[in-house]
Amino acid sequence: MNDKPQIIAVHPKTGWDDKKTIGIPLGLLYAGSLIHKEGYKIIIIDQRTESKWKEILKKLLNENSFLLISTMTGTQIKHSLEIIKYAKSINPKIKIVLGGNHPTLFPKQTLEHELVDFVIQGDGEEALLELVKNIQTKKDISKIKGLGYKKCNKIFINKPESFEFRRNIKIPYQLVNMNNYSQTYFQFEKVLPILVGKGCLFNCNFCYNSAFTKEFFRKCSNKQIVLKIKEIIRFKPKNILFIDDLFLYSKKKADELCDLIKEQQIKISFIANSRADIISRFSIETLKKLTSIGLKAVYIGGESGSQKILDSMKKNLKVEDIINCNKKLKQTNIIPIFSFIGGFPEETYRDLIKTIDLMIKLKKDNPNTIIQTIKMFTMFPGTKIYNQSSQVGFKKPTRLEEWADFNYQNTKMPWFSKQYSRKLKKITRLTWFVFNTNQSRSKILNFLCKLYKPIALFRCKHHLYSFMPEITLFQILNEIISKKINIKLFYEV
Ligand code: B12
Ligand code: SF4
Repeated sequence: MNDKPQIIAVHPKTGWDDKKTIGIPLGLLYAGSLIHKEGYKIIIIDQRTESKWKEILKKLLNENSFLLISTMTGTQIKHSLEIIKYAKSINPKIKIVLGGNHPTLFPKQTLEHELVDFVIQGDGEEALLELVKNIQTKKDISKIKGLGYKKCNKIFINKPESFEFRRNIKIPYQLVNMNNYSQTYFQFEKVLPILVGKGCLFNCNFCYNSAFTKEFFRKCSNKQIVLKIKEIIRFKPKNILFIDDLFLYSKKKADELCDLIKEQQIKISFIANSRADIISRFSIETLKKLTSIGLKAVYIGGESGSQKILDSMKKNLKVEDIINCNKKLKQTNIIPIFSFIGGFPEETYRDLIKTIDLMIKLKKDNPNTIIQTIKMFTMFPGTKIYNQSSQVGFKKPTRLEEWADFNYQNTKMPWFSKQYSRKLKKITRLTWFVFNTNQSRSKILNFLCKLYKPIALFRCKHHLYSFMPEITLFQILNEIISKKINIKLFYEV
């Protein structure tokens, strides 16, 4: 057998990176778990926390190296390309392997980039191990499931194995410096994420699940969840964040989890996600039980205050469910966190107004509720609506470089007039001032926001959006300050 190859994995910046937002690079830890278990040395570099990533790469890379990169769609691709170009400039023989959401959705297009050697679709832990082993031993790689590769200037994409979520995987946390990760999630500090399932039971047409997890729903058992909690509490987080697509989905499972955690006397504080209809159906008793084991907040996609839009999103949700869920959570001291989308293709100004009215109502009904700024609808690939997007005039990016500029902050909405798009963006920015949770990185801006909040609320309550010079001013201020400290102050605007 040849020498074991050098395996280096880099987690690229996302465009949203500062101390408060950086979470552990779970994708690479999962992807690298099997090769690590098999005794291969794998070094993880986090471009978000390691300013000297270039120097480190230069020292480590040799022609026997694999460079693994994890990327979702958008700005992270821009940083992935920066890393790839740098690595190839050190040694063109380095083998570049891309995995994660974007390469899974576009294996061929990703491989069409001249510097990308391999893509691995889906979870890929086994495919990655086989690739590394087979290249090391000069064996055939053409049968590896989920692998995309190039041969004689041709691209080959192997079908991935049926989607799996390896519930028993031991995450090699020791490969990263866990002290570097002290994320804040709204008001919750020192948050560490865990994943105890993949996929969802629903089929919203704007969600990646239909393509990425192929509508599959695989969950850890409660016993496995407890084991994962035990693993993560070694790092003493103040809060645990369950990052599953859908965490709370069954009353029975939630009840049993509560009993198990109580029985084992585990003390945690955690944040989970769910849906408004599901929470509305949970009994107060179950919700109180969840509070007693440490549930502090539930993240819920409210999406829209217009039933017409919820229906066209195939959200399978009633506006009343959102209102009821908010009231129910109020009785249990669990903080609801609602997110909303603006600019869905069939949305009209009247629909948008319904969303703003609902946001105001939710806050009025439950002052503890956290309402996120309206996020602009973005034609994310892998969603059902993306597949029909040309019908509404959306021009799909065709190359990896084009995806690097794809971002919901500069999303294009050809289904609206330019004038209405501009107005819509301004209105969504205005909601930031009404509902912001002091997430700006600047004390001055936070202070100005506080001063401006009553005016913004007045505007939203009475829907006075025709002339908003102060929003343009805030935007300019945001640009100036963000250039100075090299980070956007408001991610949501
Ligand atoms: C944490 C998180 C973030 C973090 C950063 C995550 C990161 N990758 O750097 C932050 C908060 C910064 C973030 C931001 C955004 N995010 Co986000 N985020 C997530 C979240 C909740 C968890 C990601 C995670 O750690 N998963 C756990 C790991 C284990 O899963 P994984 O990454 O898929 O990795 C597995 C496989 O993909 C594979 N794999 C991964 N990497 C590699 C590498 C190699 C070499 C191999 C072989 C395999 C491999 O192996 C893993 C094995 O299980 C996911 C939802 C989810 N539940 O996954 C959304 C998600 C990734 N985010 C998404 C989006 C849209 C965004 C935002 C646009 C904002 C938004 N609206 O949410 C921004 C983008 C920022 C920008 N500037 O454009 C989408 C991505 C869709 C897409 N097409 O890429 C997701 C899927 C959410 C969704 N439901 O739509 N996000
Ligand atoms: S948006 Fe939420 S509920 Fe809908 S399919 Fe995606 S994860 Fe499931």
